[in-house]
Amino acid sequence: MNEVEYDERRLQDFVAGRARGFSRRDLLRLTAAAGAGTALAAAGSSPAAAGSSAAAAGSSAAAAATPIVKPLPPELFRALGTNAETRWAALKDVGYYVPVDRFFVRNHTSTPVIDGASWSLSLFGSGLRDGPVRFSLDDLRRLPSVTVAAAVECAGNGRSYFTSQQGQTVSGTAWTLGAVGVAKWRGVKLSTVLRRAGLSRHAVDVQPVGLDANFVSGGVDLGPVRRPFPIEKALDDVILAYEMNGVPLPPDHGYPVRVVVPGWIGIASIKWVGSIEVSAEPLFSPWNTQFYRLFGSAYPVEGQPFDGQVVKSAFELDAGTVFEAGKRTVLTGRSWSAHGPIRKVEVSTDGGATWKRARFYGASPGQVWQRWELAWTPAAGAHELLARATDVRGNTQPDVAVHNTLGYLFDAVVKVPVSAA
Ligand SMILES: Nc1nc2c(c(=O)[nH]1)N[C@H]1C(S)=C(S)[C@@H](COP(=O)(O)O)O[C@H]1N2
Ligand SMILES: [Mo]
Repeated sequence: MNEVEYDERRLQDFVAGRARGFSRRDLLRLTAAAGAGTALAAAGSSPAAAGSSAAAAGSSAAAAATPIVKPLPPELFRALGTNAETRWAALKDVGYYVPVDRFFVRNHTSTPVIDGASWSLSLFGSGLRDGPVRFSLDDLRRLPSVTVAAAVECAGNGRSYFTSQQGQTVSGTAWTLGAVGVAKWRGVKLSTVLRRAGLSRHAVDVQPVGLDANFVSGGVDLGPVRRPFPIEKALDDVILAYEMNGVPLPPDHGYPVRVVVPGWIGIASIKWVGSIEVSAEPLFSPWNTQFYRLFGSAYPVEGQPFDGQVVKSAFELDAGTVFEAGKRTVLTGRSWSAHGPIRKVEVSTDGGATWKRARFYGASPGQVWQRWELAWTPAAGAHELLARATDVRGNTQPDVAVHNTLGYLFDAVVKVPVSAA
């Protein structure tokens, strides 16, 4: 499944107006708004229609008292409105998987409170032979299960460095590098469920719909959080997860069931899924038209679509860490790429003047990310740490990331100021 081809095909559908839930007029409005760099106008299908698909799932959800249910101690998280990013220092010595107590949370609104016993998933649409077809949580648990290691990473992870490192203006949550986590997900393959639901050979797109509150942006109700992906991906490695790291999916991460779309930007992995539309024609939503497109002078068209993640690296420490001068320490970190395993990681402790190869360690189930370390004896004074990864396909991290107004896909090498005293 070649997602670049898919993105290209859907861009053509979109430009030609061959898209249900998206008109030529919406496109012009969107293009004008993006050009002016203002808040984007509504571009998706009518909220009423979108809302009713979630309601049709028959599951109801109330919002929790706080946007995020789990505790957010400051030594583990940096709170960012309805979201919270993992502090990288909290990943030192925790093993390959990110424990739930420190896994980042990205909520468009609030974590909903859902009763798993009365919840059911509804599959509907022109890409099924009939339908709708419903599955309870028990129904899903009775189907053959799979366990996979996969990352969930926000497309905007690293966004704040566009500003702090490149002096550029971007909009969106000001993540540093903590909007990523790898977990062990257990669930049922989406392909298994689609086949049981009577998948038609005419299906082209699949769109899971969340049960959290409708997302309102600039005063416009955009309906429930939802984003389509192609049937090829749906039949390949997508799962409907009901367990995370061996426990039932926690409320903040999608209880009772979330979609996990390996290698794709986090928004594809819809939490609290209530329904899945299976369509014989291309689907569009605000989450693949007005958000999660690349706008800016490097992208002269009305927004380049994208789905895959890029190569990144992070040290397991906080910026500003003070080391003991003259004492040997071991710098640790992780690197990851959606395009394949990491082949090498180079580390600089002198602002990029010289580089050393980091040593890989630890098992890497699924090779989702690679842990590495490098011994270092810092002299007294200020230092700048850099880590640069290259994956097996030769993708590497540039010195400067290509700017886009919504601040996605920051892949440049991050400069981390530390000191020794
Ligand atoms: N229903 C729903 N699904 C959602 C979201 C949301 O707000 N609502 N946020 C998305 C985004 S933008 C990301 S990055 C991931 C974050 O997953 P996590 O909170 O489990 O880390 O969930 C995705 N799925
Ligand atoms: Mo995200």
